[in-house]
Amino acid sequence: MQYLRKTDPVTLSIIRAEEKRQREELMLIPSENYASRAVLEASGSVLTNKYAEGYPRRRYYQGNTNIDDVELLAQERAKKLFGVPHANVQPYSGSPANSAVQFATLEPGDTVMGLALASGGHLTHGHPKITFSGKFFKSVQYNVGKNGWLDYDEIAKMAKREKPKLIIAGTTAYPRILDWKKFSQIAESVGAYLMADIAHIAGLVVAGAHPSPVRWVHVVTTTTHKTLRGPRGAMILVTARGLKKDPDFGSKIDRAVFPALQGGPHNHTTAGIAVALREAQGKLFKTYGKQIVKNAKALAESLMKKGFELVSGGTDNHLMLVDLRNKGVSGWVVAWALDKAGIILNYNSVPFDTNPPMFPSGMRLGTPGVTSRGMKEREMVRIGTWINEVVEHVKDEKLPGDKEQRTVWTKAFLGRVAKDRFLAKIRGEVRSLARRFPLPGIDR
Ligand code: DSN
Repeated sequence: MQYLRKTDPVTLSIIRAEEKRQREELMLIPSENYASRAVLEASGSVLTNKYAEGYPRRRYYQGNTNIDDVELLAQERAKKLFGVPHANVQPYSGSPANSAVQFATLEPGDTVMGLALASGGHLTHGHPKITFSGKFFKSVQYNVGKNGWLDYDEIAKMAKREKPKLIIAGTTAYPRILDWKKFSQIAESVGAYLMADIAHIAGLVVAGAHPSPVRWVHVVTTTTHKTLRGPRGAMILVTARGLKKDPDFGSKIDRAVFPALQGGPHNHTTAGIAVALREAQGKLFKTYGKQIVKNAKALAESLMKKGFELVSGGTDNHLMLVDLRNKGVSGWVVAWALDKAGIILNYNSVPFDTNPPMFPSGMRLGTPGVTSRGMKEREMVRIGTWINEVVEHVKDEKLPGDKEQRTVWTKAFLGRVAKDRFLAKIRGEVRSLARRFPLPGIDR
């Protein structure tokens, strides 16, 4: 970055500090990952300079020969990798992709049915009132059962009762395999469109570590930067089943992305997506995807042995959701203490949480990032031990229920953990381990 060093050392110093942070910390946020050097190069290219509203060979701007080539390349690679007849690689990210599918399949006031956020769904799956989908459509939400697993009989009953026009199957905090066939039977029984949001698990699907929804659903959305390990972006994949239901479905999706919801595509991101899709074709990527799950199981096992309660009793994918109520400590407290110890994860609601989303009862963690760095089961056991040590260390920190008291308390707590010597000691140990595993995209 020799030019940035000369022209804007301030911005460069922030980027360098972030590289150091990423290198020295253990990143366990299940929706994050490390893009390769090749993806970073393509994403940082001159393709960022170009406007390209429209689609390949049908643009509203001149000078798009190369942009057409890169978008067609990304489309072709997406179609081949996932086995679909139509791919749109323009959505800026997951939320616009999910909005586009709803725009293409629903009229204002129609019913959309998705997994509630509190049960591990996503805001764009119909979260009521405050979101696009919750405001413009009639949204009905299903939940996981008391045991933390999806209850397909309940989902079927809700579908029969509510007659949604679109059913969304997809999760951001669900540690189990999704049964696409069951979702498909439910959608067929009420004549609904079925959309799979595989943002979290796309890399696992490609690696064969999670079943693919392509045979069962009409349309698939995914971000490209999670387990798929590309740049920040998204794709919408229309399946053969989708085109059978509506031969014009591909065009409807394209028109929903542009001109309905977006302007010019981010062509540098499209190039990064093309590169990531090529990387995901290889044998190494399959090994990687399977190792993510092996690592998640090892980490889950290590935590459960130390008395942690996992929602649904374990994991079959890349993430786990830990219910901290039996430890008597807030997810917020634990996440911040771990942050100071160099272990980065989410504080997260657990199903049927009685605490507010800002101060929930659980934590969400996963293994895509640490697996990209080359860590295996052995390191997961070590990480489980550190997490336990930190939780034991802060377990008597009681977050006040009263809002005003809480504001004062949280500030004081953050001050305490910033100076805490035990957390600093763990941070040193974490750093030593992390430095043994190169940071993809940056370290050679
Ligand atoms: N923000 C993502 C996650 O963390 O799961 C979902 O879009």
